[in-house]
Amino acid sequence: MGNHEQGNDSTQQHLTTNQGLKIADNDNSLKAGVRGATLIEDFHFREKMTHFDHERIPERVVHARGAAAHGVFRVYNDSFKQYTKAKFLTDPSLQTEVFVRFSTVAGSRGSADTVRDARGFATKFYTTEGNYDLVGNNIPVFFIQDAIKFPDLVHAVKPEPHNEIPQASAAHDNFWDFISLMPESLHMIFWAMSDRALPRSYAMMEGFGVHTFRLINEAGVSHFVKFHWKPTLGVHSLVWDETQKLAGKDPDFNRRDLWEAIEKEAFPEYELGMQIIPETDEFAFDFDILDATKIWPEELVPVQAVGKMILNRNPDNYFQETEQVAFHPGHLVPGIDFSNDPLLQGRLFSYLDTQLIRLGGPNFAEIPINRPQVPVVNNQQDGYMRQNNMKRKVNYSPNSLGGGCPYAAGADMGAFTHYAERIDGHKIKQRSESFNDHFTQARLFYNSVSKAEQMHILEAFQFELGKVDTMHIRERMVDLIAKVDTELAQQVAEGVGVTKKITVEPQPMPTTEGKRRVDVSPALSQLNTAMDSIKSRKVAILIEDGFDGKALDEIKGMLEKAGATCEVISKAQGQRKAATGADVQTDKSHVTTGSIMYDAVLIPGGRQSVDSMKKMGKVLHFIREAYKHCKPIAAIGEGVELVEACQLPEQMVFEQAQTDKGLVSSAKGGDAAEVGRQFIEAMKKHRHWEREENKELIPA
Ligand code: HDE
Repeated sequence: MGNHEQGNDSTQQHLTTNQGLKIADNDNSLKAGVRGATLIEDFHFREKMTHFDHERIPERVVHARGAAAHGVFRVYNDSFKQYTKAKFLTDPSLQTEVFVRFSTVAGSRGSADTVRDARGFATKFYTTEGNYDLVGNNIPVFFIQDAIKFPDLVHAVKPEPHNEIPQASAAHDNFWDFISLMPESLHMIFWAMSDRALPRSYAMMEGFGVHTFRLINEAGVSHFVKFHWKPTLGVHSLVWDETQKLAGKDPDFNRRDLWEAIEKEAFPEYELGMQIIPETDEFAFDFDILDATKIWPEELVPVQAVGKMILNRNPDNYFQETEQVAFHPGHLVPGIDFSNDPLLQGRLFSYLDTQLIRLGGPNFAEIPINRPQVPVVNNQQDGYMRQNNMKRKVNYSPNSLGGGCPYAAGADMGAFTHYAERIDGHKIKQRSESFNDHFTQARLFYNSVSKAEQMHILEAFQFELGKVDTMHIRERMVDLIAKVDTELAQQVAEGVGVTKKITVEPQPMPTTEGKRRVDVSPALSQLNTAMDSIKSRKVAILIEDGFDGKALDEIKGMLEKAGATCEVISKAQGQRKAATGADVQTDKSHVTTGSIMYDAVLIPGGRQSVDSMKKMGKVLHFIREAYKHCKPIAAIGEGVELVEACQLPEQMVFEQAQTDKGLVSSAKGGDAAEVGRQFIEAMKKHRHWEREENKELIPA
C-alpha cells in the first residue's frame, strides 16, 4: 500500500521525491562543477519542474472565479413529505453535509470579485441517497430560454476575441450587440443592472435554482418546484463606485469576507425555501413555468421555509476542493426530478461534458470533494487517474459468476426512477409561443424595487451603454428598454448621447384572462429583506495619538458583541497613545486600507487625535468617501469636528441632519453607550440611500 496521506503532512516529514526518496538539497540543481553545466541526470530537478509545468488545469469556461465553504443542512420538520420522498428534505434527524461554491460568471480565475455580474451559488449535498447538486445563481432568472444560445451568450459577454478586452465586464460592444438583438434577455438584464449584481457578501445574497424542477412524493405524485436560498443577514449590496475601487484595492473582497467570517465563527446562514405549484396549476399563471426568464412572484406562490444551511468550515486546500469540485444539475436523488425547461435540459448535457475536459477524464467523481458519502458500486472501470477499481473478477451485468451483483434496486429499495411524464408532440425546432412575453416581468421587477434601486439601474445602464462605441447598438438598447419603461429609456438615452427619438411604446401585458398575475412584488426589493443584524459587518475606527480610549473601548465592545469586526486605523501601524483609557495597537494604516473596505466608520473624540486628523487629507477623504457610499458614520466628542471639517454639503452635518439616521453623534445628545446603540441601529440598515439625492455635491 502507498502512504500518500502521510506524505502530505509537511510538518512531520522530511522532504522527499514523489517516490518517497529523502532529498538532501532542495536549493541547487545537480551540476558538473559548482559553476555548471546542469546535468540531465538530476531526477529530483526534473520531477519537481515537470510537476510544476503541469500545475494548471483548464479553468471553468464560465464561473472560473470562485470561493467555497463546507457546511451542514437540516430540515426543520417532516412536513414536506407530502411533496417529496427525498430523505434530506424530509427527515429532521438527518444533518446533511454540504459544500457550497460561490462564483462570478464572466471573469477568468484571477479576476476581481466585485465586478458587475451574476453570482453562482452551487451547493453539493452529500445525502444518504447520493449527492444532490443545486447549481444555482443569485439572480432568479436567466438571459436565454434555450440552452442552444448559451455559447453565443458566453462568447458575447467574455472579452472580445481579437484583443481579449475587457476582463470580467459586460460593458463592451459585443455583449450589448447580442443583448439588443435578444429581447428575451431583458428581464435578466434588469437584474444584472441592479444592486443584486454587486453583493456586499456571499452571506448577504439570495440563491435561486432558477429552473422549475419537480418534487416527487412516496405515492409518485409530482409537484413543480422552484428552490430559493434566503440569507438570514438579508440581501445587501455595495455601490458601483465602491466595487470598481475594490477591484483594484482588494480583488479578493468577497472571497476574503467569506473566509474571515467563517474563521471568526460568524457563519453564513441561509434558509432553504420552496415555491410549490401542483401539476393542475401548470397553466394557471400569466407566464409559462418552463420559461427560465420568468420568476414565480412570491405574492402568488409563497416561498415555504424548508430548512437551514450553515457554512461553518473553510476548505483546507483551494485547488483540491474549490477548483476540483464538479457540480452538475443532473446529480439527483429520489424525490427530485426535472421539468422540460429547455435551458435546464441543455445544462444536463453540458456539465458532465465540461468536467471531462476540465478534470482530465471520466474519474473526477473519485476526487475526495466529489465523492458521495455512500458506497459507489457499478461496473465502470479504468480511465485516466482511476483509483477504485473493484476487487472482483466480474465486471459486467447480467452475470452469474458474481452472484448477479451489483444488481439494480427497485424504487421501493431507494432507487431513482424517472418521473413517467407523458409527452406527446412533434419533433420541432421552435420556441413555444407561451415564451414570447419578454417585458412584463422586467417591468414588474423595475416597478417593485425602491427609488434608490431604480436609480442604480439607470446609472448602470448609462455606464454599460456608455462604454459601447457603436451608436446603433446604444439606440437599439434604448428602444428595447422603452418596451419596459419609457421614462427610464429616455433617461438612459440622455446619459449615453442617444438623440434618436424614441418611438417604441411600452409593450402591453399579453392577454391574461383568467391567469394569475401581480403588478408589483415587494419581495423583489432588497430593502424588504432582513435588516436586523450587523453580524460580520466591518467597522473602521479612525484615531491618532491622544484619542478618547474610553469611548473607543465602550463602543467597540458593543459592536463586537453584536457580531461586527472593528479595525483601528491610523497614519501608521503600531501603538497609538490614548488620552483616556488604554493605548491601542492599530490594525491597519491609511496606506494599506481605505473606506471602501468597511461598512461603517467610528470616530472617537480626543482633542489631539482629532486635530491631527483634521490635517490629514487621507482621513478627510476616508470620511467623505464613506459618506458618499451611504455608510453609517458615528462621531463622539471632538470627533464631530472632524466630520464637519470634511465639508460635506451643509445640510448634512450632524446638527442639521436630523433625517439622516446614518449619521450618529454625541452632538445629537447622549453618551458613548447611546451613540453605540444608535450606530448599531444605523448599521442594521446597511446603507442610507437618502443621501444619494445629494451625492454629486460631495467633494470625494
Ligand atoms: Fe452553468 N455552467 N450553464 N448555469 N453554471 C457551468 O460547468 C451551462 C446556467 C452555474 O461552482 C459550467 O463545471 C449551460 C444557469 C454555476 O463549479 C458549464 C447553461 C445557472 C456554475 C455550464 C448554463 C447556471 C456553472 C462551467 C445554459 C443558474 C459554477 C464549468 C443552458 C441556475 C459551478 C462547469 C461551480 C458552471 C453550462 C446556464 C449556474 C459550462 C450550457 C441558468 C453556479 O458546464
